[in-house]
Amino acid sequence: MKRVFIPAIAAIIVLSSCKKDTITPSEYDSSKKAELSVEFDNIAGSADLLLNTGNYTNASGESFKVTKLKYYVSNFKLTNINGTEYTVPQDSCYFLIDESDEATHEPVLRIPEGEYRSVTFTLGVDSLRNTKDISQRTGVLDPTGVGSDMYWSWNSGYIFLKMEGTSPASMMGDFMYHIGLFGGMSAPTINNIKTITLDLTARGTPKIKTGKSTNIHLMVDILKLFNGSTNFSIADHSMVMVDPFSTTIASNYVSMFRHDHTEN
Ligand SMILES: [Cu+2]
Repeated sequence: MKRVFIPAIAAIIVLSSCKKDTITPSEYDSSKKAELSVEFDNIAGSADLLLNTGNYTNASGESFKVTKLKYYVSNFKLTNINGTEYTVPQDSCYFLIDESDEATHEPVLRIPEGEYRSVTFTLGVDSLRNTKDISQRTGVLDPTGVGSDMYWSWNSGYIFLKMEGTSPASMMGDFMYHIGLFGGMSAPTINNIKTITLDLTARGTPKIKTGKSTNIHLMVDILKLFNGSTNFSIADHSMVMVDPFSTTIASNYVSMFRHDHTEN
């Protein structure tokens, strides 16, 4: 009998330690905040994105390499499974994801305890912040610091996404996509600010509770920049910055993001 009994206890212990994510709704205290990290895992189709060395092919059949990839994500909102929406305080909610700097790939948010069904964020920088006094554009938004590589000027504002690389399809041998424009008021421009909402129910809802760390792992597929509602080729558009064609690229790249899994 003992031989049956001991494995049974072991099984119960293993099961209970694996079942950490079974938190009953009453165990959440929404007056307390806990951490949720949001991982931006940049990929190219089914391959991991490797700067400088990885070779990829877009839908136009052009091979290319990526030398730089940076983008702003901001204004995070999370929707609880019972529909309550929580907006992360804006001042602490601007992040610059830089493929070359691993430390930037996983912004950490502090949100009320609970189970969440969706995440919403802005790809880029909202128009209000774009025009705020310089004293309110610090950290990754500091145009004289970390943000200098991602800023045009007062009227044109922040570059939301920057991708650069090389390709034999480009006459110059390289390509450059600097996508921004926020519909500025003093010099009206195109508005490429995009809001992205991702469902979290299909691949595991995050369960936020004090004392545990939770991560939602997003895949960001850079091939979608070329291949989307309008496929375009590097040969035709190797350099796009303050340009009406930027709207095509921005419409494509909204679909770069998908929720892959949650680590509870
Ligand atoms: Cu993961």
